[in-house]
Amino acid sequence: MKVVALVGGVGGARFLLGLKAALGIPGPGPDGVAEGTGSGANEITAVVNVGDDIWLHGLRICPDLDTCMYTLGGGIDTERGWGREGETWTVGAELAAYGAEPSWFGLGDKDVATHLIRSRMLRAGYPLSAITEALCARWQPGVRLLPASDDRVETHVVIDAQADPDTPDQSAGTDQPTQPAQKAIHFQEWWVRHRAVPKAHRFASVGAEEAKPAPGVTEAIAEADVVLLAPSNPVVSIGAILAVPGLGDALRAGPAPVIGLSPIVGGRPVRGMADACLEAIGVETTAQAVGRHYGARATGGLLDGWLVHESDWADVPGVAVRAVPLMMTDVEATAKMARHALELAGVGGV
Ligand code: FO1
Repeated sequence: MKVVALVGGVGGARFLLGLKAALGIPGPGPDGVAEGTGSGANEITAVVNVGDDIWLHGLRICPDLDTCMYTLGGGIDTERGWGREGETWTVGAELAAYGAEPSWFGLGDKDVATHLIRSRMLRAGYPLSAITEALCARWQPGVRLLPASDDRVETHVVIDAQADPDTPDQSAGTDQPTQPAQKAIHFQEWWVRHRAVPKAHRFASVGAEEAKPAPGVTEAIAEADVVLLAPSNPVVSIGAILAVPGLGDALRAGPAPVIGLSPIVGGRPVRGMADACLEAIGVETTAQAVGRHYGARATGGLLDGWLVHESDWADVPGVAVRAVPLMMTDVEATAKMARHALELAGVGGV
């Protein structure tokens, strides 16, 4: 079976671990112990969000790709959910000692090695998809990790200028040029530095107009037996992937059923700050509202099926809805979620 999953960072990576187990694909890591008895007939392609990617200190950082790679490769810090296990922070501390900004983004020493290789290969002209494949040769994630695009498509967040400490103080003097009322900052600045507290007026996928899906993405969707939308942030993860022109059309036109898993349980995001993102696009933080936001494939939306948590319900016109346990407490619970998704798609059993 060929499965394509659209994924963001921490939640997406954990979902992939469960999906691997459900399909009997061994892992995690190069020496990983098989969690199932895979026949080798099943393949997973993950289309990973690149909207969070950022240049910092001359390094290209791709948080969602790295989170997936480290998680599936057995190198993740499982408590934080991002970055390397057993990390040290000397490089970051040295940068801070020089006063090199930004200091609000944690760069671990082990993690820096990944960014150094990626940045060096980008400067040498390699596309992100080829670089990701090269990095994965070490981690053996057992899943083909494809960036949604090789092009730079970065999520920026429009906030009130006053909410940003970097905006010059208007009261300081009358000779100050008038500042616009709103400004756009990089997603990471809003998410990590400001903890998504300043109200987001809207999100922009900078560079999306000229971007193309990375090689292999639309082909994988066209050849898939099922496409899954992981329980990732519907706006800045799944939404940012779909901002790449051609990707949504490929899903709508593809032969495979598309099944989504709700990241909202009981009116709250299971993790992260998806509520702040949903508010910005005028979608309620409920499983039903997110299902309706994705919409039915039959009417120009994305979904054939929508899984919500057992304590929730959703009425999404044109979409088959099932309520099942959706808490990714461990790999087995997550594998069960994946099996429910495959069953709803008509390609597997629980
Ligand atoms: N998240 C934080 O909350 N603080 C950090 O300092 C931070 C650093 C970081 C470095 C590398 C990386 O791959 C991820 C990192 N993250 C950090 C996570 C990341 O910013 C976001 O959680 C994701 O982009 C959202 O999916």
